[in-house]
Amino acid sequence: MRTGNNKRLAFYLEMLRIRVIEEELVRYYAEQEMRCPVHFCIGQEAVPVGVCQALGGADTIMSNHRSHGHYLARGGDLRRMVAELYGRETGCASGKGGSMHLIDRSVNFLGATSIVADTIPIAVGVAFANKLRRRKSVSVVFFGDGATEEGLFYESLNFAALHRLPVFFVCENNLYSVYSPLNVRQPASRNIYKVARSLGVESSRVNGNDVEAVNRASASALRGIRRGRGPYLLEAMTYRYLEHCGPNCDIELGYRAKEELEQWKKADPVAAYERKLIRESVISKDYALKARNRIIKEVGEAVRYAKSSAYPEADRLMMDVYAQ
Ligand SMILES: Cc1ncc(C[n+]2csc(CCOP(=O)(O)OP(=O)(O)O)c2C)c(N)n1
Ligand SMILES: [Mg+2]
Repeated sequence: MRTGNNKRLAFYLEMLRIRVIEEELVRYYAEQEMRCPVHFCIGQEAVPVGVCQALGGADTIMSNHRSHGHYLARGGDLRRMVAELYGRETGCASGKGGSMHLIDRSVNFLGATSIVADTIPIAVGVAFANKLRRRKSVSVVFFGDGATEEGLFYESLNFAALHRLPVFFVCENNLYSVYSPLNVRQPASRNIYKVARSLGVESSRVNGNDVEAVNRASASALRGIRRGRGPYLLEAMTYRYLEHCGPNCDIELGYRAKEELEQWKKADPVAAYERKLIRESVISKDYALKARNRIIKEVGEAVRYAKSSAYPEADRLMMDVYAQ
């Protein structure tokens, strides 16, 4: 089925927004006023956008250390995200969490953490609670290929399959865990989405650079989950452009080939989609330029808001650490 132009425009604007926000944050990072570690998702935007555009308002999201795309695609507040990166009390985690601990419950973004794989069982717990309380909500969790090497991944999928829980597992397979490529971590014959099937979880793999394909796959998975078919895992093939953590390109380290990066950039999810929409007269070059400038301005305002906010007081240190 062909995706309508309103939807395509929304996909484009959401991806562009995440891309430009991160490009701007890369620039601001050099000022050294943002002191938390930051894992940028430049190159991976089509996955959070394709998934989140298929969700309903009652569905919840959990994220991981590479959280900005998930938070923004879900509708998280930009000013509060930037203030969090600057460690200010107006931040979405009161300035105490930083980039890896974003949260915005007003849009059902239940949180991100720095511990690889640890939001997977939490999202399964959310789904278990939803089922027990007969709430019509799907629990979505984003994680990387590296997270599938943790015991928590297997235990969580097993429990979700056993109880037919309404969970949507989204694995962003960007081929690397820090500096280690998949081939030194997992047998070549293994496919993550097939591992899910062997644990009793329906699954598929999708081109994570193709926002429409991600959206179609997500919508179909969510339909099944809502009908009570149990959990689903979507493996989206994607690629990060910058270093694992930080604002720089790390190609000189030699753990991945320059040609590989160039190859992925040729199929850039945002630029390729922009070219396609211009070719098909959905948008013009001028429209794209104006949209980009609008976002740059929005980031500038968010940075000003962050910088003019206070740091949290020392007596707030132990607050919000445990649930009441
Ligand atoms: C339990 C645990 N082990 C190791 C780390 C260190 N670490 C942080 S991110 C990361 C890589 C995770 O790779 P992946 O899940 O593929 O996500 P990506 O960074 O590629 O998006 C590692 C090993 C950690 N934070 N938590
Ligand atoms: Mg990875």
